[in-house]
Amino acid sequence: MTILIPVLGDQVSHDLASLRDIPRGEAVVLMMEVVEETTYVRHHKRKIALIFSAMRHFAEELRAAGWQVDYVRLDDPDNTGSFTGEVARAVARHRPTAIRIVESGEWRVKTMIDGWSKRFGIPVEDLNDDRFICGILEFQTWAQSRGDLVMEFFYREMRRKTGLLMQPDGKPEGGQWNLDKENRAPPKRGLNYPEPMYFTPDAITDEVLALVARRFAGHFGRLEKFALPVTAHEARQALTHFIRTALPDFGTYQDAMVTGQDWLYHSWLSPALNLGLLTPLEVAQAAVDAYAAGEAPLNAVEGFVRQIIGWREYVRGYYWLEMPDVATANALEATRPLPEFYWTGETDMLCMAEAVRNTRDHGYAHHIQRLMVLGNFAMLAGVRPQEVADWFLVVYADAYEWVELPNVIGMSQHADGGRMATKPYAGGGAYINRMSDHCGRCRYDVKQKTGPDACPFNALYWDFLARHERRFRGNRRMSNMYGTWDKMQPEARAAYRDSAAAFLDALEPAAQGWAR
Ligand code: FAD
Ligand code: DLZ
Ligand code: SF4
Repeated sequence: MTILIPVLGDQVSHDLASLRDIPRGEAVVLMMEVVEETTYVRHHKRKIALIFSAMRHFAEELRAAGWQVDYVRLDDPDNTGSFTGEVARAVARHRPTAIRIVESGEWRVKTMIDGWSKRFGIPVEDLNDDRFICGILEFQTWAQSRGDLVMEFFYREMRRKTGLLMQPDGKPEGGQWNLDKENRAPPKRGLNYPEPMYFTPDAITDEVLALVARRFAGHFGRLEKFALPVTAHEARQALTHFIRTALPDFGTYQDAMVTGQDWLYHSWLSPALNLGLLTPLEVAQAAVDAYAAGEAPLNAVEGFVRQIIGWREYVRGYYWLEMPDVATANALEATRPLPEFYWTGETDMLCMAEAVRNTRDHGYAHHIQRLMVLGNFAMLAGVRPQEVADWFLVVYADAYEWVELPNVIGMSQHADGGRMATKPYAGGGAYINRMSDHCGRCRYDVKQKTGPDACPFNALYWDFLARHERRFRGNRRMSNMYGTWDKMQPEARAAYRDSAAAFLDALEPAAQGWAR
């Protein structure tokens, strides 16, 4: 009896459900580097290198632990290029009596797996991915019980479920569930930003880097100075380093942006977490342990834990609840093509140029760059949400559809019509100026409202509110903004709209072929 266990690229976890409770002699683990996964969108070079390197290291570790591993490399001459094609070849090689797999992170791949039993004539056991704290059905039950999808309430459920930052009497540690009021300070002069931990590529990673440079030369992004953790051991070192050097200031400066500072106090753990090199529970627990030891304050630890057991679990639940319709949602009827500068970084808007540079160099930008710069601009400009989603899926080393799509469609583009966020995350130049040091160095003037030298975010912001007045005027959380709009002279309103139109008309659309 042989069980075939396909392990996908974002499932490189030793405690994976499919590897549990099965005698090693009765199983063949199948790992597949396939061209379809690298090009269904044309992923950032660094992301492909990260995934292949982590997969190859994981295969070695499994072999050392006594597993039989059938590893298909990208350049194997008979490689069919797809998961289904490779499983078909493996079925012919090993004649398994069953396939056992952990549910995939993407709808697209799930539909492939759903067809395998019929196609191969053997049972397929599709196991829950219990690396997540909240199961897919559990989230659906929670959503049905409430009717709305307010993250804060979901987060409290997860605090209760995990016991993280909970007092014995069932109350939250410190008496409050959410300490955001203490967070989100603008950056100050003289702050010391810690360097993240860099990992020198070993022979396996070097071989992968050469392969990616050769095969994916036309893809977006840089490969140079690759330094990401590629094993669970390295990822734990990165976690310890973050807790020690950055966590204490994580909360306070969570929304800050500083020119030339690519990480600030962020953890840069998402690539490792989303591959499965770390589990969300161990990451959150490490932060709570630091709090218990007096090494990090509650505002930082609560804020960090909320991102992991709140937002991360929530977006995953949202994805499976709302798919497949959410993938094509376009509630604001946005039709503009993505501007070319999302790929080239060639724009005079310093905040955008910095965010694209960061993204190109590292496959990384921190949350506020993604939300309030890159995402905000696309929403204000009325870019088609599916083009925005493709861009985000391509460019980030941590991007898999289950996490990227809700963040783009729901959180940043408001394309789901407010199912996730009751108010669009829209902001003008004043917000970016408050939270960053970019504006003082930018060719545009953040204080000017309209005209060729004014910060484009200013006119775009008001133009967005005017365009969507029917939808948003009745929104209680936006009444102040419409109050301000109403008080403006008609000439001032017209100047904003003309300025926005002139700017948008001059935007160069992205060339075809960057994303797909
Ligand atoms: P930190 O700031 O150190 O936060 C710690 C961890 O919290 C992250 O590693 C991540 O696992 C989790 N987290 C925080 N916010 C979120 C969130 N909104 N959704 C899910 N997890 C969260 N995150 C991804 O992992 N993959 C994506 O493809 C992705 N796309 C995004 C697209 C947009 C438009 C936006 C606004 C956000 C997106 N995020 C995505 C969420 C967030 O920006 C990243 O998780 C974060 O920037 C990763 O960097 P970090 O590890 O330094 O995070
Ligand atoms: C993203 C990605 C890439 C680029 N390449 C592979 C691959 O060659 N083999 C593989 O198993 N997984 C890869 N992945 C990750 C998959 O796309 C991911 O596992 C599925 O989308 C499910 O989340
Ligand atoms: Fe960005 Fe406007 Fe500030 Fe320039 S002035 S950095 S475009 S917010």
